[in-house]
Amino acid sequence: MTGIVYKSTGSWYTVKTDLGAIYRCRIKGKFRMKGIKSTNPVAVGDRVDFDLDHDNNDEPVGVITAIHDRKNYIVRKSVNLSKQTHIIAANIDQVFLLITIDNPPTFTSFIDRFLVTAEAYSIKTILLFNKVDSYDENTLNEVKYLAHVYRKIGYECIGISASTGKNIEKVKALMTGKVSMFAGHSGVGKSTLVNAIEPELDLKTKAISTQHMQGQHTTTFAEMFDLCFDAKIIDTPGIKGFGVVDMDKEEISDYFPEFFALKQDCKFNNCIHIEEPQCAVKEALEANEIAASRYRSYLQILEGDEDHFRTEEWMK
Ligand SMILES: Nc1nc2c(ncn2[C@@H]2O[C@H](COP(=O)(O)OP(=O)(O)O)[C@@H](O)[C@H]2O)c(=O)[nH]1
Ligand SMILES: [Mg+2]
Ligand SMILES: [Zn+2]
Repeated sequence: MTGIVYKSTGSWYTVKTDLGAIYRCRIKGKFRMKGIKSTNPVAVGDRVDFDLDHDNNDEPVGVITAIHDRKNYIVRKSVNLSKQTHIIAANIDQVFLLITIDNPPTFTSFIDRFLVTAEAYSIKTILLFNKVDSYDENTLNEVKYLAHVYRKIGYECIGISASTGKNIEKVKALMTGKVSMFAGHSGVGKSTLVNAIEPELDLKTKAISTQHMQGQHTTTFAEMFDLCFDAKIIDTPGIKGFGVVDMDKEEISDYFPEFFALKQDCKFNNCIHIEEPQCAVKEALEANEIAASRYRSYLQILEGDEDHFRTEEWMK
C-alpha cells in the first residue's frame, strides 16, 4: 500500500492512504536514505510504501518498506549529533510568508534571507502582506512598493487582512490541491490567518502546541492537516526556523532570481558581483533595475557569518 506520512512521533508514523484510511506504521530494521545523514529516515510529507501486519492485539500495523523520491525537504541540525540533520518535513509545495510593515516590522533583510533559503530548498514562496486593514496611506504605499519589488522578480504578492477576511479567498484558492506552510515573525498573524481559513484547524494546532509544551522538550514534530477544501498544511510547533542551509559564496547569488538571470552577462563566469569589471548585476543595480534593498541583503548574506542563515523566530 502507499500513503503519506501525516505525523511522526519517534518510532511510529501515521500514514494516510489516498482513499483516506489511516494506519499506524513503523520501520523495520535500519532504513537509510541515500546521501542524507539524518536522525529520522521518514518525515512528515513523505510518500511511503508499506505492508500490513498485525500487532499482538491483532490490530493492523504497517511496516514501511520504501520512501518515494522527495521533491524537497527542510532540515534542522540535530541538537546532539552535530553531523546529523533532522528532517522536519518533505514535499512542501509552497510556503506563505506573512509580512507586516509595522507591529511587528518585517525588514527586507529578513524577507530576502527567507527567500534565499526557500530557493535553496526549492520551495515556492508567496508573500502575504497582512493587516492591510490597519495601515494608513503611507504604510499602504510601502506595501505597494514592496509588492512591486517582489512581483518584478517573480514572487506572487497579496495584500490581505486575516482579521477582516480581505483576500482570504485568494489565499484559499492558491492552497487548493497543495501542501502549504505558513511562516513569518511572531505576531504577524499566522494563527489569525489559519483561523480565518478554517476555524477548527486552529484548535487542533493549538492542542499540539500545548501538548508539546507539556511533553518532552527535546524533540518537536511536524504534523500535516487536511483542510475541508482539498488543501493540506504542515504545522511545525516549536520549530522556529526553516533550518540552516550551507552555501558557498559563489552559490548565494543563484538564489536571487534577478541576479541569476543576469549572471550569464557578467564578464567572469564566477562573478560574485562585488568588484569585478563588467558585472551585469552591478550595472543593473546602477540602472535601478535591481532594487537597492535586494543588493544590500545580498551583501549582508555574503559577508555575514553562518548565523545569517539561522532564521530563528520564523514560524512561531
Ligand atoms: N488589524 C489586524 N490585526 C491582525 C490581523 N491579523 C492578526 N492581527 C492581530 O495581530 C496579533 C497577532 O496575531 P497572531 O495570529 O497571534 O500572530 P502569530 O504570532 O503570527 O500567530 C493579534 O492581536 C491579532 O488579532 C489583521 O489582518 N489585521
Ligand atoms: Mg501563532
Ligand atoms: Zn557579476
